[in-house]
Amino acid sequence: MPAHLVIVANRLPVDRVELEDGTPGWRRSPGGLVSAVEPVMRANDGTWIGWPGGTESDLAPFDDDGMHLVPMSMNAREIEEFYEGFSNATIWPIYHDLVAKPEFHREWWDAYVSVNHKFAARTAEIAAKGATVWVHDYQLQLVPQILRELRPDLRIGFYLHIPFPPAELFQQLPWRRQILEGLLGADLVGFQMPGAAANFVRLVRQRVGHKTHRDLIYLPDGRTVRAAAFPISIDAAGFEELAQSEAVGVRSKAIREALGNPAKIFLGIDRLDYTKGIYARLRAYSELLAAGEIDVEEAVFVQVAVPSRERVEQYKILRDEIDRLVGRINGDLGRIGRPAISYLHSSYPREEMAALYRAADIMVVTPYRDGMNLVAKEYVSCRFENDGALVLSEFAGAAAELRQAWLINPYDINGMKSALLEACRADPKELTRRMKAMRKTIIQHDVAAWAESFMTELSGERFAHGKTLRPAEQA
Ligand code: GDG
Repeated sequence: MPAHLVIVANRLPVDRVELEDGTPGWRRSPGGLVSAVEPVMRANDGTWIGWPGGTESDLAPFDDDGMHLVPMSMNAREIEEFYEGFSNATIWPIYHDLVAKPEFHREWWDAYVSVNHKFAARTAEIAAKGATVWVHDYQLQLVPQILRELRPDLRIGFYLHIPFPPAELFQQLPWRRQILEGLLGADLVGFQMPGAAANFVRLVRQRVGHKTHRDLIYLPDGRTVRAAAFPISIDAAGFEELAQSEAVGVRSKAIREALGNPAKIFLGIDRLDYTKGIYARLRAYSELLAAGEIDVEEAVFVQVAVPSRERVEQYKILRDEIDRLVGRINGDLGRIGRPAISYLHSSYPREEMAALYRAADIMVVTPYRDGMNLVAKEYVSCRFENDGALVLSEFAGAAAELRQAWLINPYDINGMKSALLEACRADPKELTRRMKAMRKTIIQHDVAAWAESFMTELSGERFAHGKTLRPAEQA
């Protein structure tokens, strides 16, 4: 059946896995994008196009748990060059302030172009006449333009989940102009933060030569493209309900007990990614232990590092670095039955995440750069008793909304140490004041509000701008 709402993302919301009996099956995949977009899909009976992981080809469309899913296949070379290469070793570091050094390879770019063509072609096949297509994230920045050429009848939205860099960094990309033009195929280009949208508009003006006015871009073909911020959020009510459930309450107590009922539990939950600032945070914490500011008999730091992009070189290096650091800290500062850091390299079901959020007194979120950071918001939504402290990096998009967190600069280890101590020693009244305010924000701006505002803007009337424009100059 032709689809009236199509979500196009690199990943499907399910992974191809081997079930216990050895047969192939499906399992819900973790990650920010999936958590955020799935409720929108369900509410609109949408179809989701994406890669299920692995190299299996010819997978037929299917329904899973009430969702229409269309799997895209990728061969080993595409995974290496398009996904691990251009997406995660070129774009990802450039878009995250060069926290790691990006690599440029012309064959990776060729793979990026060809995979974007494949996704666009499949979307063009299944979208109904006049359908709305919502393309997601940095792996598919060329899809809007390719799709517009194939299907001018479609309404096309694009949303970038990660930051969009300032011109000074973006300019390094040898294919900067093609990427800007790719995105301009959309009617609406959404970003997490207003600064990112402004970066994009400025680059389009400078590099592609189109006329712009505030958040609008006027194209020579008469179309107007809008670039604006739509800060993403979470299913706040859903998380709170889960956190309040008896099972999660019981599990949360069991976690505290298993940790030896310490007075304070610090918690970090991140994909194991160099943008997340895991190393710096653990170092800051260990210095507090070493200085006797925090006692290992009374506190523990639980760090969950969810395996991610394990075949990308930078991620392998990071894993080794964190392994070594945790080993050293525990060796130097732990006691029998009292590790300084309880380190878990694994992913967990949502219920376990909620139990961890409930068990934690201080949530520590310290990315060097992060589009939003849903973990911070999930923690807040799980603290239904208005307690618990959030230590949050200024460089996470979430910091713009969660102003009552202890905001830190992750490059400033001493500043981070002070904030960790303050959060740890804050009196209950102070915690309640801060948490109440943050909870109000998250409840008002939940994922349903996010999706609704993007979709409303995307479905709004479009008029040709009627301006006479010179053709864009080659920049
Ligand atoms: C990108 C941007 C932006 C994690 N581990 C498990 C698990 N998760 C879920 C969390 C949360 C999500 O994954 C992680 O989202 P974040 O926002 O924290 O980070 P990224 O994965 O880097 O997401 C980010 C986001 O996209 C959305 O636009 O906020 O800035 O980088 O929802 O709960 N879920 C389960 N088990 C795990 O082990 N079930």
